[in-house]
Formats: sequence, C-alpha cells, structure tokens
Amino acid sequence: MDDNQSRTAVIEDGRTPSTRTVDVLVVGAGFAGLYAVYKFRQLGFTVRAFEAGEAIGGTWYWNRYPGARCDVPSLEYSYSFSPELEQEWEWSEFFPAQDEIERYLNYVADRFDLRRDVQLCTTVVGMSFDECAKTWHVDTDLDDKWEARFVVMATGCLSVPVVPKLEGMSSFEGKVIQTSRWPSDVDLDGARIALVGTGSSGVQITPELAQIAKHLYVFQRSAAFSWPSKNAPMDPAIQAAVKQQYRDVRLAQRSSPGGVSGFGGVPILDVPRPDKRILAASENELLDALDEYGFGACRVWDDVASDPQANERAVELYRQMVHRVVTNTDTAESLSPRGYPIGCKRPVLDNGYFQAFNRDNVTLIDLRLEPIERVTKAGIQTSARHIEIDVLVLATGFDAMTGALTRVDIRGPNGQKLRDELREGCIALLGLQFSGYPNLFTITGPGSPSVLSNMVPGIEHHIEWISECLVYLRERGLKSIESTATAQNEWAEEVQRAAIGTMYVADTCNSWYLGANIPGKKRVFLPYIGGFGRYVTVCQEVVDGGYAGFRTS
Ligand code: N01
Repeated sequence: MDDNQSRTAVIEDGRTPSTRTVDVLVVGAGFAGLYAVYKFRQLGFTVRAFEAGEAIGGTWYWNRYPGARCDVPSLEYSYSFSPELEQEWEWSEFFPAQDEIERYLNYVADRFDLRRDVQLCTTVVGMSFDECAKTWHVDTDLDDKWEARFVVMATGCLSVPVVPKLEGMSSFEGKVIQTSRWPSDVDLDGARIALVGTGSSGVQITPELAQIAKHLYVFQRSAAFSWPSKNAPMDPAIQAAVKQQYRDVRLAQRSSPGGVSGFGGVPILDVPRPDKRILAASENELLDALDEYGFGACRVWDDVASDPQANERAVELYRQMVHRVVTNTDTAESLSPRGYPIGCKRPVLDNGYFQAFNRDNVTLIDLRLEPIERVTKAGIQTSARHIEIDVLVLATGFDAMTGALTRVDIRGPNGQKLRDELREGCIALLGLQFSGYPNLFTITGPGSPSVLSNMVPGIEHHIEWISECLVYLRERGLKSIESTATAQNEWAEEVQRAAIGTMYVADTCNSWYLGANIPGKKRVFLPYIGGFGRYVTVCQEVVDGGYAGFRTS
C-alpha cells in the first residue's frame, strides 16, 4: 500500500483534523470487531473500530437479559488465534452465560491492548466510495469524518431489534424493556410482567422472570420448538483434555458442517440415526423413544429432516412430550407447535422453559385465541380481558443478517445504495463482499454459513481471509478489490440451491432466516447451509485461483 500518509494520519495529539484516515475502518466491537483490530494491526495496517455501545462485546454486551446464554459449548465458542489465551481462560460452564462471555471479551481486549483502537459510543451512519481515490468516506453520528481504504462491517447478524407496533404502546405508564437492550440496573422483583415473544430470547428469559415476578404473562404468537440444554458446570477433566488438543479441535471445527468439533464430551442434542425412520416406526417404538429421549425423541429419526410427512409425525411426538411436562391441558395444547416443521426455525435450547408454566404465577396467553387489542396505560387489553402489568418485556427478534447493513447509508461509486439492493434480496459473494461496493467486506454476511454454524470460528475465518486478501493487494500495489456481478449471482444461486429440500425453506416455514419476520423483506434464504467445512474449502479455492470471481485494480 502506498499510504505512508494513511499510516500516520490518525491524529492522537488532541487536534481535530477535518478528516482522519486509516487503512481499515471496522464497524462493531463484538467478537468480530475485536479480532479484526487485532489481526489488521498485527499485519501493519492502521485500524479503527467504531462501536455504538458504551462498552465492547457486541451481542454479548447488548443481550444481558436474565437467562441469556450461548447454545454452543464454551470450549468451542472461543477464539483460536492465541494458544496462550486458550490455555489461560477457564470456562465455568459447558454453555456459557452472557456475563461470562462478556468477561471473556473484556479480558481479550485488555490482554491484547485492543481498546486504544476502539471508539465507543459512536455510530457509523453512512459511507460512500470515492472511485478515483479508491477510498471510503465514512460519517459517524459525532459528525467526524473518516477515510479508509477498506471498511469491514463487523456488525453482527442479530443486532437490529424488531419492536412490534402495538397500538397504544406510548400510553403505557410502566417500563418497556427489550431483551436485546436490557439495562444493567433494572430490578423486576415482585413486578407484574408481560413478556411478548417466545423465540430463543423469550424461552430463555421465561424461567428467570418466573422466579422473580409477582406474575408473569407470556404472550405467545407461535409455539416454539425448544429442547432442554443439558447445561452443567464445566468438568475440569474435560476442560484440561480439550486444552491439550486445542489444535486438533480447531482443525476439526474448520472441516465440520457446523463449526463445532464435538470434542469435549458435551451432550448437545440427540441426533438422527441412519437406521431409524419415523414413518416405519410402530406406536410402541414412538412411545419408547419418548421414554428414552424425552423432547429429543422427535430428533433421532433419519427421515424427519427431509420428509414433510415424517416431520409432522415427529412434531406430534414433540407435542406429546409438551403434554407430559405441562400439567394444564389447555396451556400444554397452546404450547404445542403447529403449522410449521421442526427444522424450520433455529432450535431453541432451554433451562426449564415448559416447567415454568406449571407455576401458579405464570400464565400463557395464546395470541391465536386471544389477540392483543391494545396496550393501555396500566397493561394489555386482549380480546378477552385486561391484564394489569408493571413491565412489558419485548423478546420480539431482529432484522436478521441484513438489518445492520441497511441501517447504514452505504453508497457505491455511482451513488447506488446497498440498502436498496439488500431489500431486493441481494446476497454477498461468499457472504464477504457485494458487487458494486469495492473494498467493503462483511463479516458473517448474507451468503455465509454464519448463523447456521459456530459464529466464532466463522468470524475468525472471515477476518483471516480478508487480511490475507489485503496483504495480497498490498504486495502487488493494488488498491481495490470487488466481487464481480457474475460470481456474486452464481454464489447467490448456490446459497438458494443448497437449502432446497430442507425444512428451512418449506412452504409452511416463516423464519428470520428467510426475512419473514420483517414486513416487506424479500423472501430469500440468507445463510449458506452447505456446511462450514465446505465453505472454508470454497473460500480457499477462490484464493488459490488468484481471487477468482473478484476484480482487482
Ligand atoms: O427472536 P425470534 P429471538 N406480537 O425472532 C414473536 C439468537 N439467539 O430474539 O414466531 C407477538 O426467534 C415471534 O413470534 P412468531 C438465535 O439465533 C440465541 O428470540 O413470529 N409476538 C417470536 O416468538 C435466535 O434464533 C440465543 O410468531 C411477536 C419472537 O417474537 C435469534 O437470536 C439466545 C411479535 C421472536 O423470536 C433470535 O431470537 C437468544 C408481535 N408483534 C437469541 N413480533 C442463544 O444462544 C414478534 N413476535 C441461546
């Protein structure tokens, strides 16, 4: 890179220049943004990360609601870039809770002196590409201006919350809290709480709120498929064994479908067995499976993931299990999923979700039977009754995978807006770069395995791929790289093709993977389901082919 100028232009002496310049500008300071700072700096690039939050951590800073927990084993949901870090950090549980992950990320930030290149409380609002200078002009909400040869959007897949438009909400005199913007200082002991939403966040928070609320009302639009997490305190022997073989663990992650090695002996979920077909099973076999596997009984059959009839039989098994656990028959019936298959939405892992409905202070409101009419100043009016509450908790999801990109006004060389193309269902080449937007990279963007795999190895892989690419450009005196429209379209077709035949795209499936929770968002399957290992191979082939599908200049 010819930019001696850009290496020195970050003014640290208190003067405020009109425009400040770095080689790589990173948006976000969660798992991805922090590693980006580390990696680009290590390679000699100047780097600056902007983070909207008051602290680092991304997802694990914002989602501090009671019960927030990762559904990937801690020993695998961790950085691999530093063998020393791997040895130093001790995980206390198999599935880490939010506060432990947040502590880990803060430890990493200090351990590698990352904070000096992270600017908190700063939202990137827009950017445009200067074709002549091959540079991005970036604006923040602080009105300062930055120039960067490269921009890396480390903005997360689930970072822009959806707030439902409930009539009368502004008149409510109690507290409204989103799970994804949970305040650190709220005390809900003895409160009457309404919870709207029963996806992963709603399911995780339910048993926690049940323990502290005077009364908890759970407003459910669709019943969730959730499985007991089987979380447990970390077994020190397992932790020590994994630490001894971390290099093998990491290699196995990068060649596995889901970015998880399976080392570490964590009992995750019961998995399909090639010899078991639910359509061939007798009623007695089904009952035996329920006795043996509980909620996992619906998952052990080989035909459930691909055959809609088999899937419906598995759903019926799941419903039977709900009725076994939940004592009130009407509540159990409402909590029994209907109308969409297992494997359509992200599986939820819980810690006592269904059991919470057996408590006297928990009531399920089935919105299919009793819709919300409006929020009042003292509570919620449904079609059947008025429910007085002190607090309204919204666990209503995210504008997934593209929301954080559409929120920023990103304009390419001809003034075209990325948000317009995303609305049309545009998918990035390898989930890494959009045609027409040179030198702009997305971490775990639409078209990457991302949310279908372990995010941390995915993030590390992307940042390493990008940094190798930047070094490639620097060594050849090249100033820009951009995916071609042809390669991008071919990849977008591959992403859709890979999902065909799965329950993710079944006619009856409406999920955030498909953008179905956002009115007007085009129905496109956004993540790549072909497997993380296969994806890593494809990315390497692109590099080996001299960045095949990309144009450099
Ligand atoms: O969001 P969701 P989430 N009125 O979209 C309901 C990750 N995550 O935050 O299904 C009434 O899944 C909506 O109803 P319906 C994980 O990848 C991981 O829970 O659309 N209800 C649904 O029940 C996860 O998949 C972890 O009918 C309304 C809920 O709100 C992803 O984040 C923990 C409504 C939204 O569920 C998103 O999970 C937490 C309305 N107007 C999150 N609008 C772990 O690692 C929406 N809903 C374990």
